[in-house]
Amino acid sequence: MSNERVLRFVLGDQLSRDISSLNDARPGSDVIFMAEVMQEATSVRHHKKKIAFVFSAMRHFADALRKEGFEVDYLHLDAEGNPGDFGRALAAAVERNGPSRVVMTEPSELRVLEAAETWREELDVDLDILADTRFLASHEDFVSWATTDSGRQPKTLRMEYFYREMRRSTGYLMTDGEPEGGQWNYDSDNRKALPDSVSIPKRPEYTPDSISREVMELVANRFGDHFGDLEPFDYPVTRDDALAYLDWFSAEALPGFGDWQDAMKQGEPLLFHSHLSPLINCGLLGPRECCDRAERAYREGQAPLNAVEGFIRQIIGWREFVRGVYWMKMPDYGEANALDAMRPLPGFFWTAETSMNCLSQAISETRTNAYAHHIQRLMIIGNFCLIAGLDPRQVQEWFLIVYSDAYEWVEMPNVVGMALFADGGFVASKPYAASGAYINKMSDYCASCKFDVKQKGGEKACPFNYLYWSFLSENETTLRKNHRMGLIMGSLGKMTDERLEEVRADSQRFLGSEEMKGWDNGPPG
Ligand code: FAD
Ligand code: DLZ
Ligand code: SF4
Repeated sequence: MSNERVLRFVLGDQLSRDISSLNDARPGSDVIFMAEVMQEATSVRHHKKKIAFVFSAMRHFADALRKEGFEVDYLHLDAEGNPGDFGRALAAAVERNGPSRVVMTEPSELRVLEAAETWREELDVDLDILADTRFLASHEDFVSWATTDSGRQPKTLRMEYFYREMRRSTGYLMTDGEPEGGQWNYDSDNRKALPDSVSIPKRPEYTPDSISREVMELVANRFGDHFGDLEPFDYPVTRDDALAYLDWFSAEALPGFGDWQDAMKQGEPLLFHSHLSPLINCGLLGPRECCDRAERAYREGQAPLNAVEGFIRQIIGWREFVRGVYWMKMPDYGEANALDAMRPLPGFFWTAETSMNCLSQAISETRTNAYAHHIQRLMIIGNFCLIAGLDPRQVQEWFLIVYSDAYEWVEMPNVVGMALFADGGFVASKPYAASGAYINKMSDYCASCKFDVKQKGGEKACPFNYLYWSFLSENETTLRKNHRMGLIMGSLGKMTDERLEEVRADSQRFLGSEEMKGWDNGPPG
């Protein structure tokens, strides 16, 4: 055995014991380096709860490694002489520890990967950047799928076909080479509205320990002017708590995950969703173990097939797919604006002060929890951004700031591709645009709204109603080319000029109103 000393640099979203940079780590000779740095904590003005979660999970991960016998060189944000960025912090760690080489797993975002490539040039020792094998599909796997006949369409990729390949290669919910139950996808069973009689499972809460409390104090002092509520802080931050939470979810919420996946209810931010994304994205849980646990729930009769298939599809399908798209389309993807949307983000995205109840609920829950579930993100907030023509760059920044699971590799394709159709249909086969009728069908928000969801025009009418038609009309030339929009564009074509004029006038009045005023001073606290 060589006595070389390797410095293993672990980032805040790499908190997995089985990560490639730690695979062959040896206690006693290697040293693990982790760093809290201002540059990362302020790369955007992250929600307070996200910073507290990431720092607390990092500190707990470092402690677990120490318990295993590793030497961990951990740089606290407030440590004297903290240089404030990864590059200089790493250079100082190399000088302190005198390793023969440095090893790290590739950063999940291009911004940090590019920086890492410069560290490689600048450091006095070799820096090896290893693949992130926590993802099920490598970059090469994805590109190879996307550029062969099974993936390629003229200008688009379809997640469903990628997902089927992933089912085959992982074997999840496969029996004798066939999909369990005879269908690949049970999504059509997963769009039920939620009746009042269904009771929603109560989540376990994880009381902050001394490490979390210390971090919360740090966040309150240093990032007190960032968006969002720091308290209550009840996220799991250790590996053991994350595993216990996965068990809880699989037994208690997963059974209802399918049926009510698209439902929304006032005052119920989670319903049957897992809230696992912050834990998976920072590495406390692996995507495979989440799918293994869900499949076990199905095999043992704890959860039905439509729920388990839906959950596994989100992880081995959507999550892997968006990561593939990000790396395939960067660096230009963030600038995409196929529909030329230019309107500034309204101030109510930071205050939640809007008379549109659905948006007010989704944004205030986001402010409290650093979380909103997928349908709130896509069909309330994203849908509004789409039909109101909000600037994709500003929308991306907002989504990256406000959610505790937000990292550019996953946020960007969801915002640019799925919600805003800003990539012209590379990710989504048609824009996810909807009028108030959809929101009324899937939620109880409209009952408490000042607007009337049934009215199509005038001051009392639900803004989603006229903005929807105005969006279709403004983008008519582009959207007519999309065959999945044929039916609705046909209805647009049948609208009288007079009705279209009303739609435009209502939209202009609303978009020019005080409520839609932009925020002048950047993301507020
Ligand atoms: P569940 O509904 O319980 O789903 C289970 C898991 O599947 C999630 O934990 C997540 O790991 C995965 N998943 C589900 N949908 C997606 C998806 N579309 N893309 C990637 N993974 C998915 N997800 C993020 O992790 N980070 C983001 O920054 C993010 N931004 C989004 C922005 C917009 C506009 C939209 C429409 C979606 C975004 N998503 C993002 C995807 C999705 O909304 C979240 O993953 C999900 O809401 C997380 O909550 P959950 O863990 O309760 O998910
Ligand atoms: C999200 C985040 C924050 C807020 N701060 C840090 C930090 O100080 N140190 C760190 O290693 N990671 C942090 N992270 C997670 C990183 O943003 C994430 O690891 C990289 O962006 C991946 O590209
Ligand atoms: Fe939202 Fe319109 Fe319903 Fe109000 S009426 S909650 S604005 S969909």
